[in-house]
Amino acid sequence: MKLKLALTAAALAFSAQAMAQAKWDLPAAYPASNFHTENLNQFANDVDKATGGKLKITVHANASLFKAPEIKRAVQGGQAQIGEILLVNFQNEWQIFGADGVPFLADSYDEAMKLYKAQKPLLEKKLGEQGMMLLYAVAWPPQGIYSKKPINSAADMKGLKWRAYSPATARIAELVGAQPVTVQAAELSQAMATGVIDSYMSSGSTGFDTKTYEHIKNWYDTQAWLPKNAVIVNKAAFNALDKATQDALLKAGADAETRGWAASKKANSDSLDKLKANGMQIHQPSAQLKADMKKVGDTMLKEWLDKAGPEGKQLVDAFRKM
Ligand code: PCA
Repeated sequence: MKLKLALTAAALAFSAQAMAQAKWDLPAAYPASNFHTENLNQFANDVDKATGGKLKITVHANASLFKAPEIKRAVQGGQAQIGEILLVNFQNEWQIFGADGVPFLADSYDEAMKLYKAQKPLLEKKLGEQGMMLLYAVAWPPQGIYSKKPINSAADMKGLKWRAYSPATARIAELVGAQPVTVQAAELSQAMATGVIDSYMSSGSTGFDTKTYEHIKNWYDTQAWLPKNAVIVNKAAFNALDKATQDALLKAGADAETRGWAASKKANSDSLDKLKANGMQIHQPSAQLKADMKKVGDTMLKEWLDKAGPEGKQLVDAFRKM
């Protein structure tokens, strides 16, 4: 008993000492000028201020520390204490991670927020089982189609060299007969410049970040889905913080979430304006293209529900009741 107490006291002394200052790395996959990354930087500043410099978080933008698909494992394994991931990238691991990538399931900011609320308890549970915490999540702007070639229907998409960023965006290519190539955002400019791809689906925000207008002149505003970035924390790293620091981190995370959704809406309209100013034609999709994409979405929702099982059905039911 005495020994145990002594050890506990030693552990406390050690963690109090370790807590003099903690330095955390935050790998992120998008460029410094992207609204998600700007939000992360402000979050890191807020934490610094609120803790009087006790917790210093360094944001590593543009996949400079870990590539996008590696960030989740890095946080789980403690190589990074905190990180930002694109949830839909992990759909093959667990279908619920891909709920916000199913076309037309939630296709506006209001719907995306509802879907997030329905998804959140499940995400928290899964990440918890994996030794992590969900700190906050923010939606990307609505996804539209970039294409070098003008497109009026899904038939026009046959044979396109299609950049995918997730299992679902690759599946869309298969369903319309395009050729999917998975390219993460950090390599997208290069993939366009070298002609590896001539089309993809994403937000105006990523189109602007990657100077897509230098290679592709058409964007179809399909508003198909709003995938989310999530900021996740290694639980052991969190537990090693003192209570006041933990509270400051949670508060800064909650603030970042609110700020992030507003920034996303603003980035949506700003980026479309900037794309236009750089020669991008912003099109309303034709009735045929809309109907064709809706059909792709229906197929994908069905496939998703089949794979996700009862958990997926509960999620969709909960979302639709909101
Ligand atoms: N931009 C990211 C994911 C969704 C988005 O709008 C990308 O294209 O990689």
